[in-house]
Amino acid sequence: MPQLAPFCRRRVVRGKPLLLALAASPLLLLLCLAASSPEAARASAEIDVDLHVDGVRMNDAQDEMNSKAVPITKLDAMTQTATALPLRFGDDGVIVVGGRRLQLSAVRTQERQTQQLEPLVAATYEISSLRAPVISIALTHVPKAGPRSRTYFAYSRARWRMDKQSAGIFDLNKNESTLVITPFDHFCNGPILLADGNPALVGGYDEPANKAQTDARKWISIYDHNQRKMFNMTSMFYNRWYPTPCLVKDNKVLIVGGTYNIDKGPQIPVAELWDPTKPHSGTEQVPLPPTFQKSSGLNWYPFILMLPRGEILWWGDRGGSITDANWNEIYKFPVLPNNTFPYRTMYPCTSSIVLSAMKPDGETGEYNDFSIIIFGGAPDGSKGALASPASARLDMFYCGHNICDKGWVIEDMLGQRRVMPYATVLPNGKVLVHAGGQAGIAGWKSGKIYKSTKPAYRDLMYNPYAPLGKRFSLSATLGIIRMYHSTSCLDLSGKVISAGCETCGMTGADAGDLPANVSRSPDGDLDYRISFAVPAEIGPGVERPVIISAPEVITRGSVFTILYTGTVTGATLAAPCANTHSINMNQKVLFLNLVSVSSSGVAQVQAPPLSQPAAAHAGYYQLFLLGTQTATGQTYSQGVWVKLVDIN
Ligand SMILES: *[C@@H]1O[C@H](CO)[C@@H](O)[C@H](O)[C@H]1NC(C)=O
Ligand SMILES: *[C@@H]1O[C@H](CO)[C@@H](O)[C@H](O)[C@H]1NC(C)=O
Ligand SMILES: *[C@@H]1O[C@H](CO)[C@@H](O)[C@H](O)[C@H]1NC(C)=O
Ligand SMILES: CC(=O)N[C@H]1CO[C@H](CO)[C@@H](O)[C@@H]1O
Repeated sequence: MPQLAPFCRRRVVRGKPLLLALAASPLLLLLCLAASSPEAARASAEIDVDLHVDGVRMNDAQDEMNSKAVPITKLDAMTQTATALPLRFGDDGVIVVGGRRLQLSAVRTQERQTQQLEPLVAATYEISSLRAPVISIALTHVPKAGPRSRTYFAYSRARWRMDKQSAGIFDLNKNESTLVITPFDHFCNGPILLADGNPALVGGYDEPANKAQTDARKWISIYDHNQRKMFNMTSMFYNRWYPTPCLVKDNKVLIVGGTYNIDKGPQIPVAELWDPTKPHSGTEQVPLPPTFQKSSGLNWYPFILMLPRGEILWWGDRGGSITDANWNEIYKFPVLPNNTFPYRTMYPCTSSIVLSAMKPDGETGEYNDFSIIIFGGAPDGSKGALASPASARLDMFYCGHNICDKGWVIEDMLGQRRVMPYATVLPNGKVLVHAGGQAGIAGWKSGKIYKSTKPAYRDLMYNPYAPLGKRFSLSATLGIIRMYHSTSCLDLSGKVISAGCETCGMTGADAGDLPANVSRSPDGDLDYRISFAVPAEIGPGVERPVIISAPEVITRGSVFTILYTGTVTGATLAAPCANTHSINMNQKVLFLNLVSVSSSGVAQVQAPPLSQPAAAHAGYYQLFLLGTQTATGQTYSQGVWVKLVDIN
């Protein structure tokens, strides 16, 4: 029998002798066992143990532990009472119960390491001299505006009785902005960039105080940049406020969630499928997968995503499933551990969820593993309570014809709490978790009461490739805070643009310990300013590769040529942004295989493979070249827009 850590030997739990308590609590047992080994205390990895929470026998558990290399984190500073250990998050060792597997992860150690690393900050901030034409509640790229264009389409809301211009476009290269006429009220729409490059807006609102715009809750419209106009396309079966559109097979749009009744529900019992190539012919109904339906509650802005082999991932609040081409459930998410991650993730307890950047197999170019990462959220029934200080990551992979996972990994976000942050996947695979609040829930104000308070004033950068316990780092102080009704996108410059806010005027206790050097909006609660987060690896003084030329159209399965200067170590495609309410529809970053790079500045790059058309839907992408490793991460070029097409 391994030696128990001293605190385990000493303590009693709720009056029971410790060993009894250990037998009753395998988590505690594992923790004690793990803490007993000094070598193990330095490692951090995972254990392949099936978890039998009920009636595990101590000896069985010990044998399991002995037979594996015990991977555990630094537990030397563990001084809490034993009862507190597995139950409280963030106090040194964290136990992660994946339902299928169990992992132990480092937490506090990370904070110390990060402190040592300072003053290296993960990102700095810039404020643009251009103001957005409207409050950017939904923000999409306009890739058809040109290969180097930094044009955005921003949707806001009816601002007064006869307001007919609730949207606008702005061009960061030309420093220009203009309003767009909006015949339909698409406030609180689900935005998506279609394969043809036009932004579509799904669902919306019926502002009682506005008589100039048609109720859009059932409607789908597109913005056509050539005409600078919006067009209604077709209507859905159901009224949807807060729906999620997702690009699926054959460039169709799957529309999930949303509700008739603002903030009330009920859950809409089906999803709908729209074919933008027959834009006026209505939608088809699609059943909700039962596991997703059960977990997703009122189903506002659920996280929906197509996977590389064409499956659909449905995540709703604290659970969900994956369906095949015929909408049959083929995978259920393991239970999100409610001891270490007792938070809800969907509106109004809004987290921000991403599919992390996918890397291709070196030979086939296929994408066979992928992860989702949930950043933040809020406790159930939260009324001003502190937000989640944790992320939850699930690594998944194809195992034969099935999908397998490695169990949830819960990580401490350096003590930073976040509700409604804005998570953006960078071209090098890192994730910027921007702004949001530290307490409360997403939402506007009830009277004078802000639903979320204590604006975040430093961002988190998450490096998915770093060892467990060293993945988060902190940015410099934000230039501008962003709370409810803000948006963020990966800009073609490689920086992360952010815009909007309708609740950013808070002061006093609501503002928490907001530093005085954060620039406050001249418009009170509203913020029209545009700002950028500049990741340190593309910051001033860093030598970045430069794309001299790239094809405007690339064919799936082909090898294409990029002319560049600098040092090139890789290439990535980033799907266009369609961001609202902390969810970025279809956010996808794909690494590409490099076929060759020559010292004369010619790179041959492999486009996404023919064998997996669902890995990258047809349409526009930002193409970036990756450069060398810097102290803060792998640098990358500015992007260019390319269009991925299929051979017919
Ligand atoms: C951009 O336009 C704004 C007015 O909209 C102006 O104040 C600002 O100086 C311009 N910036 C540049 C770089 O031209
Ligand atoms: C935690 O999850 C377990 C298993 O799903 C469930 O039985 C238990 O009631 C949950 N506890 C809380 C506090 O939600
Ligand atoms: C803003 O103030 C904080 C302390 O409140 C300081 O750490 C930070 O460096 C300041 N940032 C700038 C850009 O002055
Ligand atoms: C409600 C509404 O205004 N619907 C319009 C949508 O667009 C078509 C033309 O494509 C019009 O005929 C409808 O009246």
